[in-house]
Amino acid sequence: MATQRTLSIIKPDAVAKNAIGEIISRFEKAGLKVVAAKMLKLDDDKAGGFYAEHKERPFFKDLVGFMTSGPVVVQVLEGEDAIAKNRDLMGATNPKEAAPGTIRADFAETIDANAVHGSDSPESAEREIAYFFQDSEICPR
Ligand code: RTP
Ligand code: MG
Repeated sequence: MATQRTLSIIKPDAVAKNAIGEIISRFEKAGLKVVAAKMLKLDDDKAGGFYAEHKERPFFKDLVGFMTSGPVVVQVLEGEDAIAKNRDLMGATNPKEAAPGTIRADFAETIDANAVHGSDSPESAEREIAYFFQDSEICPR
């Protein structure tokens, strides 16, 4: 499996819990490298555009409301099989179904406020990385 990049977001609930460091530490311990990072306060347009694939879903309004409720940390993670590896570290979308030891099992309580986002395919990763970062903001290492 080749080296990949994926977009990770530490969501407002996890930032509010002061868990930024613990979450990034899990990525690093799993062999993923942070090659870009910034803290942002998303507005409705930026959060809605990010989750545009869910625009028609009943939870879309709540999702945008949650993602704009406080600062987030967006980062690009790089490593072997980074997209699947990050999804494994995150655990299931619903924290109640997330495997023990995953980020969502340990830091989240509800499906609406579930601590982290991770790209779900190479196509999403490419789109999502470009949505938040210019090429010049990514630092290969
Ligand atoms: P994410 O995109 O945030 O990494 O989460 P995911 O791939 O695990 O889940 P996805 O299907 O892409 O859904 C995006 C976010 O929408 C909220 N959601 N709520 N109430 C519901 O049935 C429901 N389904 C999804 C979650 O907060 C999820 O992270
Ligand atoms: Mg998703």
